[in-house]
Amino acid sequence: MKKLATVIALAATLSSPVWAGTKTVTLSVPGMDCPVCPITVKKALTKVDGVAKAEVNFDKRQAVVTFDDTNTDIEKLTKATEDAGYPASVKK
Ligand SMILES: [Cu+2]
Repeated sequence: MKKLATVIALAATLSSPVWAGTKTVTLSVPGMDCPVCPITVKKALTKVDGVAKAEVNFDKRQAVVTFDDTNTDIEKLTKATEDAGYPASVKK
């Protein structure tokens, strides 16, 4: 039972959103043209190693991505959406 508690504690630590190196970027994804597109974009982004969260907004044609910059960078994120058919760029 002690082991199980340790595993749960470890999992809670790993899923914590406050680890060092966490960054959030807003990507402009102009190629999304129907409400199904954000699902594809979200899938592509969350598959990238180091991505904690991806919120894709169809109306705004944007994706807000939370990621750990020790595992990934913006280039890998835009590459992932581009490979899925949706070229993206950092929104300023
Ligand atoms: Cu679509």
